[in-house]
This record gives sequence, C-alpha cells and structure tokens, in this order.
Amino acid sequence: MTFHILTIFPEFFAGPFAHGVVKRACAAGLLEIRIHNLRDWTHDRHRTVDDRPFGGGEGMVLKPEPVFDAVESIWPERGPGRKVILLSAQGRMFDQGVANRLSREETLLLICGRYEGVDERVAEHLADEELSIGNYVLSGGELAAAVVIDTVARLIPGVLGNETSAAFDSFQETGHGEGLLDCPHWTRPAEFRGWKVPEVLLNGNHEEIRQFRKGAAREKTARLRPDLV
Ligand code: 9D3
Repeated sequence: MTFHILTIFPEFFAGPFAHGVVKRACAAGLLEIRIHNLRDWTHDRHRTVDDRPFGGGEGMVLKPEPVFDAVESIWPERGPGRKVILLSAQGRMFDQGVANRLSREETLLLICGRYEGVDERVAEHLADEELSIGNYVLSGGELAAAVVIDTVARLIPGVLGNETSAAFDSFQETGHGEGLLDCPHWTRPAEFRGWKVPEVLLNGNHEEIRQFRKGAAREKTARLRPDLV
C-alpha cells in the first residue's frame, strides 16, 4: 500500500515513521510513504501557499492552486484505488472502522490542512473524503496524517505477521467480543511496592483466567468508557 502526503512541513515526518511497525512495514516493502512539499507547486518568489479569507476574519487560508496542481501532478489520472483525503478539523471522524475500510485501498493521498483552514473547493472538488481524528484543536493535519498511517499500516496483511488481523471491525479486538476495551495486563514482579498482581493470573487455570479477564474488561470499560457499553 502506498501513502502520499502533501504538507508544508515535510521534515515533520522524519520522526513518526522511523520506528516500530511502520518502519518495518516500509523496510519489508508492504508500505511505501512518499512525502511531498506543497511549496514545490508554487511559482512566486516567496513560495506562497496561503492568503487572506474572503469576507474577512482571523488567520489565513490555504490557497487552492498549489493543492490542485500538486494532486494533479502526483496523480495525472484519478480512479479506483486512488483516494484523496483532506485532513481537517471539520472532517468526518476517523475511527477503527474507517481505518479498516482505508486499508483496502491501493493508494491514498493525504492533504494536511494548515492555518485557519483550506479553501473549501479542495474539500468539494478535489478530495474524496474529509477526515478529522477527534474533537480537539490541532495546529494542522500533519499529526493526523501520522495517526491515520500508523493505524492503517497495522491492518495491511503481513505487517503484523497475521494475515487474518485485518478482518475485524471493532475498535479493539480483545478476544472477549462485545466491543469492550482490552483487559488490564500485568507482568513481573508479582508484587511491586506492595501492590499484588491478581492471584488468579498466577494459578495456571486458563478457564478461570479467561473469565477473570472478561470481567476485568467489562468493569474497566463501564468505568472509563460508559459510551461503549
Ligand atoms: C476558530 C476555529 N479554528 C480553531 C482555532 C478552527 C480550526 C482551524 C484549523 C481548527 C483546527 C485547525 C487545524 N487542524 C487541522 O488541520 C486538523 C485537525 C484538528 O484540528 N483536529 C482533529 N483532527 C484534525 S485533522 C486536521
């Protein structure tokens, strides 16, 4: 699977993709990430990508011309398996279900919004979809692009060494079903600063352990994420 990223901060992505699963997926040839500097599609001396909003108001708006020119030069032809996604605070919410759907695409081009926003003609006439990663204010779409790529990369067959892992739909597959949060985990030492690991996890009775984990997952979900029960 290939991701293109269109951004005014190409150097931002040196960090997020240089570790762990994403780095290994790229090294294995299962994932390709190509970063494009939006300013490469400007023509003036100052490489201008923004302008003042029509109608007045605070802040600047990303101009449409460099964005359209960039997408049309990266992809002279559009078509199935080539999806353009605008990352913006106004987008539809990204979640595990959206990630599963995107993981079935061949190639995605992520446009990172900046400033007060992006000229609406990009959302209306260039992007296939507009996505937000949550109800909070970021400074731009770069962090969101890294989140989307990290989440989708894990679902590409072979990336986690598990061909069937892309099949699930719930936001976390726990094996407990029910769409619960994962159960809590403990490791050694069995006692740390006086806090003991639940005895049942040490007794080797796998049916009892399974029951305990299911109950613990239910309890924690009800307490921290009542919206999921
Ligand atoms: C006065 C309204 N503005 C807030 C100061 C709106 C606004 C403009 C630009 C809010 C955020 C941004 C920049 N954010 C993104 O480009 C963005 C984003 C986000 O802010 N939250 C969640 N997901 C995303 S994806 C891109």
